[in-house]
Amino acid sequence: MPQEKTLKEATIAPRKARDPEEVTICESTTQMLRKARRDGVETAFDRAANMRACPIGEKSACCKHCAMGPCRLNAKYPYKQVGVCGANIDTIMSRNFARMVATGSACHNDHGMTMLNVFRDVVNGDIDDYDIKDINKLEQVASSIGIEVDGRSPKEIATDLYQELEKTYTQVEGEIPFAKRVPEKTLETWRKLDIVPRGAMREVMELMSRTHMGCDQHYENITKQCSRTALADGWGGSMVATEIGDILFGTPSAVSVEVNMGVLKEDQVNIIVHGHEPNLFDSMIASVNEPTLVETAKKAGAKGINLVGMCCSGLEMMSRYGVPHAGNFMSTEAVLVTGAVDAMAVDIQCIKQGLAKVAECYGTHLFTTNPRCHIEGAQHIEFHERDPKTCTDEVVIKAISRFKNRSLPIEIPKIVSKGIHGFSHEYINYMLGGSFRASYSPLNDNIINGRIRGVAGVVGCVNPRVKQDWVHVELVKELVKNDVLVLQTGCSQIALTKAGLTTPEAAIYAGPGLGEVCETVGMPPVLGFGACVDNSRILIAASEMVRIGGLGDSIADLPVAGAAPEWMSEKAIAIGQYFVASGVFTVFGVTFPIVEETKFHKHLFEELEQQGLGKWGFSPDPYEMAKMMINHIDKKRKALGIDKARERVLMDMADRRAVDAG
Ligand code: XCC
Repeated sequence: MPQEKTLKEATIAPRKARDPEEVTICESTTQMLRKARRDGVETAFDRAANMRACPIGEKSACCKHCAMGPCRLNAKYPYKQVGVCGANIDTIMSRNFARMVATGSACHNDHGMTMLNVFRDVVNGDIDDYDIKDINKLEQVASSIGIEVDGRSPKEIATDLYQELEKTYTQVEGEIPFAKRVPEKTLETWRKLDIVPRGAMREVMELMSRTHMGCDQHYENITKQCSRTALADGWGGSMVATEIGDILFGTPSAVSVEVNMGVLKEDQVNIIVHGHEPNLFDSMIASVNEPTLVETAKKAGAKGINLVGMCCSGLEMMSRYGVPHAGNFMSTEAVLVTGAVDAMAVDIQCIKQGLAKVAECYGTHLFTTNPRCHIEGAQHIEFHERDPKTCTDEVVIKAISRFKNRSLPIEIPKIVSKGIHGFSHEYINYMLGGSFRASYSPLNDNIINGRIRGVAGVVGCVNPRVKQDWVHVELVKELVKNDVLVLQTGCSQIALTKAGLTTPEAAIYAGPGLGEVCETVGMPPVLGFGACVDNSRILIAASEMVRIGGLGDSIADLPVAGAAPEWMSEKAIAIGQYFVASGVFTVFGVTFPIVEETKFHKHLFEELEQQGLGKWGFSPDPYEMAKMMINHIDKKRKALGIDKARERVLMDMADRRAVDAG
């Protein structure tokens, strides 16, 4: 049996091993980590246990921007030394931070630009496999940036929209198109600070250039360009990715979805799509429904072909089409340990290189499909949007042949959580106001009357440095218990789905005010918005809350807060910075790549707020994090004059047991 031979050859016995229950609260992942241990297969959890984070790098106290160094400062005595060129700790940390923002913003912009290229090719008739699915959305996006829609054909509108949105990336002067959606007072603040993005390419390039040795050496000035580059992500590339995704593939609306590894089927050909761009996924849906391929699968003895998603493109497709989702970033290796995955096709971002080895151990086909992401040891079948099925059909054929030759035992955790997803900005409008009075007014009213205390965005990654999903789940439970409505994206949304908080029945977790609203509307206390680029939906929702009125004139006035409690990627830092620059208090967990009690730290954590923006916060502890966010929400309520005497409800152990039992 060739696969068994591979299993032995390809594995490395983990050195320091941690108990699976210590590293994750995801039961499926726990079960698979146990099996991986038995099979002698290593995962990122094992590597994290054996790789101590570099203490100097963790605090960003090193500089490797030139060959006079690399220079390492002592994070305990940050002002005792400077680098060879004289760069002090604030310059070094702000430059490192800036490069994280630049990379994160580049990622989302690169993704958004691909979406826009596909849109252009669809409009010009160069791509037939996709179409404009949502004409309403097309018109609405176009008119939001001043394009005339009345009496014009979809093609005319779409052509103008393409030309306008291209500026998001390529414009060298002026303001990006979606700056028109920013609440006036927020935009005024940005103009005063000179941080309105021009075009993403220009901003990323300038940030990279300014962080070169001997260029920008004032942390305050570097921070300004960080904000501008990050805003070019949130209000630029990410927003384009979301809006064009909706136009091409449909705007999400509430849909019931199954999540967790139990969505794999032992008697079917299982294919996972993992990554970030919806194009590959959309074509894969077409391929798995191709009658000839379904027939081939049946001839191979399968009951059918089972397509499931993971990570962000999975979130997009579950929100749009209800495609099942197998888990978040820290479960991508574990899911292969089931032995049931016949093929995993990946595109870009958050694809662990370690997947190649685990896939090899279980004889799973791992396919890279994107020209900008190859992995040594994976098979590359390039995906071309102009001819998408050549790639996706091939993936399906290879998956079927693996199914036919399965020889290793299969173990699928029998765990599935159902939840309601697909809460786009448009759907929330409809949900709250109905078709005739679609509006955010009921949300604002309920915030003003105090039933809903405020709104929190809890988003972002999972990270093996903390217990997978635990910080997300504890934080969100604490927030909803205190009547804070939670909006979610990314791996966090999957964590809360597995914990059962994305169903209307989860209203029992909510405080009395939020619980009442949830029961009246029939909505969960936790609303899933989709992938990480869909954080732009949260920006739109916040702008709409400002526009409806009664909650201040800028995003910074709103009783809202954000968090990425288990972040790990540079994209998360870019997202954090654009939320902060948009006016939101944003708390990160795990670790923060800055030395405390330095000028740069004070700048991000205090001074930005004094400039009319938001500010950063940090705590690894979910309860402390909740407290910080709730205090901030209460502070904003007070400033708006809508504070009533309300006690913060703290869950004691008895409460928690009651909730868990519920
Ligand atoms: Fe990646 Fe987007 Fe983070 Fe998850 S949340 S680990 S960035 S997949 Ni987007």
